[in-house]
Amino acid sequence: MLGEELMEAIIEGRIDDTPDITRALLDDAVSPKEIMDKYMIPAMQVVGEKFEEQEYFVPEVLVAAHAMQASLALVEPLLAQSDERPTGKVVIGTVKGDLHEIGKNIVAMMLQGAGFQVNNLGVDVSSEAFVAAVEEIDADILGMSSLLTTAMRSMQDTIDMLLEAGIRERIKVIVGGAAITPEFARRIGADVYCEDANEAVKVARELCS
Ligand code: B1M
Repeated sequence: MLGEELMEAIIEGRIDDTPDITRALLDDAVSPKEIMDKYMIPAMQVVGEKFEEQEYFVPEVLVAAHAMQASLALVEPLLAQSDERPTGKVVIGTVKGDLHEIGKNIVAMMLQGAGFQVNNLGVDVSSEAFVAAVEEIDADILGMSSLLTTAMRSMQDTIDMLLEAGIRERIKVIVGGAAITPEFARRIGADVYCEDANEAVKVARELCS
């Protein structure tokens, strides 16, 4: 079965195979939504579970996420043409002064794999850029990542700026990264602290359900 083949290729991170299998599924008239919901999202769920169980580590998660993205690149434009709505819209980035991107990219790719429309702003993102992106796409969730104790304070500035712009009430703020603790998240008025990518996906699903 092609669908199972796609799942296997994503889980095993076979980036050279996923586009061909995805094309074959589309040629078989499997809808982009079905490819996403029945094969891509469950495959990334398996990857997340393997990561939680420490069967997979960062490199395996990254190659799986890239294999998934190679498939998503074919499916996404078709989804955009149809009326299918994403699970939710997310703006994500690493905060100002911080250039660590690996964990944030894993979170972004896992969210994409879970059907979210993700606007990944990259690293060293200013509060102004976060707020502008949230307004521009009318995001449901803002995700901020920081691994540096010297940079994480700017999360507070961004939340203050959301308040000033009058949009704090209609957006959920998720924070994470090695520097962040649940206590810090509470103190700055974030909605949720997430320890890892899998938790971020679970929380984002709950917030958008
Ligand atoms: Co830097 N670095 N680094 N570094 N680096 C750390 C973070 C550090 C802990 C190392 C140490 O001293 N032990 C330390 C920070 C100390 C602190 O502030 N408390 C540190 C430092 C000091 C620095 C520099 C200042 C070093 C220097 O130049 N003197 C410098 C800063 C540059 C800058 O950002 N301005 C620097 C630079 C670098 C590199 C460029 C060399 C490289 C980054 C490469 C890159 O990202 N492209 C790097 C790396 C690789 C690390 C370590 C070794 C690994 C980070 C990583 O990728 N982990 C790190 C030590 C460590 O953490 N053990 C270290 C793997 C990744 C999957 O985990 O990012 O935690 P993580 O993401 C997880 C979760 O945290 C969570 O989910 C992810 C997946 O499960 N998560 C979220 C992350 N974001 C989330 C967002 C969410 C939800 C969950 O919602 C939005």
